Parts: sequence; C-alpha cells; structure tokens
Amino acid sequence: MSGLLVTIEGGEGAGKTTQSALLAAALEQLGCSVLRTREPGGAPGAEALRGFLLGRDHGLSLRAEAMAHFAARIDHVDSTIKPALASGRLVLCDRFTDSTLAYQGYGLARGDPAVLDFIARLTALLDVRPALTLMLDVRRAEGRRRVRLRGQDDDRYERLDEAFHERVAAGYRTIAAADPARCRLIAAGDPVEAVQRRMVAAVQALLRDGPLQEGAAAPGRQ
Ligand code: T5A
Repeated sequence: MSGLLVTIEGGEGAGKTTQSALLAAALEQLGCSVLRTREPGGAPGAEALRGFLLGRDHGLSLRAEAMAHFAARIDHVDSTIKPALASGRLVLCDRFTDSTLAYQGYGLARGDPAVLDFIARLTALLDVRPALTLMLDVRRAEGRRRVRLRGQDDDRYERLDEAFHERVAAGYRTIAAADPARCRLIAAGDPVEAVQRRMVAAVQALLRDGPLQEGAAAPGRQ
C-alpha cells in the first residue's frame, strides 16, 4: 500500500472536524490526493453501527462495546481506508484506534489493564496503522464551551461526567507519551488558524522525512 494514514484524535470539542477540513484543503493545495473520513463510521455498515454506539445506553459490557467499535472500524478499513491507501491517497481520519483506548480503555474502564490489553490485541489484528496521529489537546472547559456553543444534542459519551472526560484527556496524553514516533500532541486551545499551522507543519514533516522509527527523537516536529 503506497498511501498514508493520518489520524486526528482528541476529546469533545477539541476541533478535530474543523481542523480535518482545513488540513485536507491545505494538503490538496500541496498536491496530495486526500480522503477525509471519520469514526465511528466512514462506510455504510460502520455508519449503521455508529447510530447504535452513540445512541442511548446500549447495554453492552465494556469489552463488547470496545469490540463493537472495532467491528465498525474493520468495516471502515476494509471498505474505505484500504482501497484509498492502495490507490496512493493520504487518508485523513477523524478518530481511530486511540479513541477506543482513550474512551473505552482509560475513560469507561478507568485504565483497567485487562481492558487496555484487550484493546491492544484488537489493534494488533488490524492490517493498517497510522503513519502519524495528531492529538488535539485542549482544556476540558474550553472543549465543553465549544460544544455548547455549537448547540447539537449530546451523544452517549458527551453526556458522561467530568471525571470521565478528564480520564479520557489523561489517557490521550499517556498514549502520546508511549508512542512518540507516531503521535504529535498539538496544543489546540488557540485560535483555529494557529492550530492549523501546527497541523500542517506536522504533516509536512511526515511527507518530507517519512514516518519516524520507534524510539527515535523528533527534532523540530510539532
Ligand atoms: N468514540 C469514538 C468512542 O468512544 N470510541 C471509539 O472507538 C470512537 C471511534 C464520536 C464519539 O464517539 C466516541 C468519542 C465521541 O464521543 P462525534 O460526533 O464523531 O462523536 O464527535 P467528536 O469526534 O467527539 O467531535 P466533536 O463533535 O465533539 O468535536 P470536534 O470535531 O473535536 O470539534 P469541531 O471541529 O466540531 O469544533 C467544535 C466547535 O468548536 C469550534 C467549531 O467551530 C465548532 O463550533 N472550534 C473552535 N472555536 C475556537 N477556537 C478553535 N480553535 C476552534 N476549533 C473549533
């Protein structure tokens, strides 16, 4: 596969959708063929599962909920991501495996090692891996303010308490620290344009230098 998978992660209201659209436009200007997609969803079957996963309480056990996110993900990978990568495109995906680790693993399961290990084993089953993950880091109060201003109905996860969202944010920082070759923490509390410049710089570094090898330092990268 000759394309590149770049994922965008972060808590509620971090600006993933906004930044994904701007980043896709900037990369198209640079001559990249970009496919923008999102999770849960991104393919017809996965979008059907999205309604179930984000609706009112579904009653699944923790591991079953994590697996349901992976069922949607595998449909998305098979139907959308792999064909786009095979034709050399840059796939920009709003949420991917780190969302399951952060929300189900660190948020709902409170970092239970058995659940984290279960999610790691599901992740290892996938045959695609992000070359770069941009993690938008914003204070919870600012993310909540933005979501309220936008004024849509809360989904199942947005309705959970503040402690849950703090665990998700801390989970993302743990994931980023554990995989510095792949993850870039992007300070996302600033105005849209400033965040955008950091996102573009990180992807340009990837296009220029290629993916970092695990364990290597990332001089000059965001
Ligand atoms: N989930 C998902 C799991 O639990 N497990 C999984 O495995 C997966 C894949 C998906 C939910 O599913 C959960 C996580 C989520 O709870 P969703 O509807 O797809 O939910 O929505 P989210 O991904 O959570 O995204 P949000 O809708 O919360 O926000 P975004 O996309 O981060 O933010 P965005 O761009 O929509 O911006 C929000 C508002 O802020 C403004 C925007 O204009 C918008 O109004 N804004 C800014 N304002 C000021 N300064 C900036 N820098 C701004 N950037 C954006």
